[in-house]
Amino acid sequence: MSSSTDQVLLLNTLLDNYLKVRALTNELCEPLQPEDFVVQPVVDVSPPKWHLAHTTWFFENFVLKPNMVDYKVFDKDYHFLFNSYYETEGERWIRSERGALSRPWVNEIMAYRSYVDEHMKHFLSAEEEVDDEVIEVLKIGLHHEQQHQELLVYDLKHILGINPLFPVYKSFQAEKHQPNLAENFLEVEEGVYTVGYQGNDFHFDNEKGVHKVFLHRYRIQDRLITNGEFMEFIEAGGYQDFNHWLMEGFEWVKRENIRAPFYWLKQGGAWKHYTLAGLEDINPDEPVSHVSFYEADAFAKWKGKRLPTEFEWEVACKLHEPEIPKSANFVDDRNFRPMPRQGKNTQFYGDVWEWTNSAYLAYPFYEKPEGALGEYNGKFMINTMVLRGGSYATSRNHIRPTYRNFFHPHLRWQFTGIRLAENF
Ligand code: AVJ
Ligand code: FE
Repeated sequence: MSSSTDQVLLLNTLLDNYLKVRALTNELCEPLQPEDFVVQPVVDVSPPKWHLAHTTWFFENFVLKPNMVDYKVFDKDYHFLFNSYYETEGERWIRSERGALSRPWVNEIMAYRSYVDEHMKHFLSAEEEVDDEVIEVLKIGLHHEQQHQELLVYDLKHILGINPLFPVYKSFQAEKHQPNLAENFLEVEEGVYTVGYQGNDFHFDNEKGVHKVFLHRYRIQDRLITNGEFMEFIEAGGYQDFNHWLMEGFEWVKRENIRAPFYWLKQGGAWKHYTLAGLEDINPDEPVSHVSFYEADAFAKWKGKRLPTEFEWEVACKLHEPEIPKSANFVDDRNFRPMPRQGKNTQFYGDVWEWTNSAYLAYPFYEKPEGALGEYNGKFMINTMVLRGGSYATSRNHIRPTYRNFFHPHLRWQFTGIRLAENF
């Protein structure tokens, strides 16, 4: 009796979360017009239309199809079009050609979203019991859509930002606050620390596998590196001096003719950058964004410091800022940009993801989930680096101190920045 009322409450909460997450995806697309939904400027970027459909396919394919009695798929061809990378789920349309498809139309994909939403509402309000395993998959679906909301913002910034018209996604009214750019380093004592996810709430497989690590004492910066600080690196000839660079990074700099973070350009002798509010003068107080791992690492070396490991980051975050502060800048705040550090905000959360010096690898005791979802995180544990802390496109209820994001070291269309560490 009481367990069934608990279940009704749980399903109500889940439905409420589901509707909120789905609504944010739609809201993020409000400033777009049909043409914006189709473009794929590079292979890493997916057309917004594809994100809208793929996240919907995830609920249809993993929640409704196997569990809802008499569920009929919206369109049998969508499985092939909107399966991203799950070998378990069979053949799929090639990633690099996602932008070549004018059909299905945006309005058909919006109808697909509504269709799946209606069925999810019924599924979660039916009298029948929903198993715990299905609830787990549904939660993955919600966090999955939040990850895609973030990718959607990176992607639409790329789509708009390579356009010479530099279109505005959302204008921004700068609030004048005095930034606090004092340079401070937090000290952490040598010791054996426990890392990895320990609670009972949602978490991904890649952060489970609680284990111990030994850390020598270290210092870690209490804020992010700013545009102004990064500009000094540029002006000091940092991109030209091989001494700061990993060989792979320096080859990349030469091959791609890299001279500044992505979206930066020089106009009349001054650096500007494309932001989601259009082309702007660079605010030196804002955290630097759109740097690759190579640039983050070279900058750290130029400063005579280094990037923290993912464990140094996690331990410092848990010690100094275990709770997410109100001042952290997430997508919930709708700033659509990193914000200058204010007061004592350590910026461990929000603003920009922070490159760590840790390769993305399985933790000891890592367990690959069964079935298609075993492909979710584990198979990417090669040649990528871990990033921590979330960005201004992350949802507040999505991030944790143990959360591990990962990207290839040369990528920089994501919202990625720098925090330094040092030995002492
Ligand atoms: C965690 C952001 C690297 O981009 O593939 C989306 C997120 N996983 N769908 C990615 C993800 C499955 C993932 N990243
Ligand atoms: Fe996905």
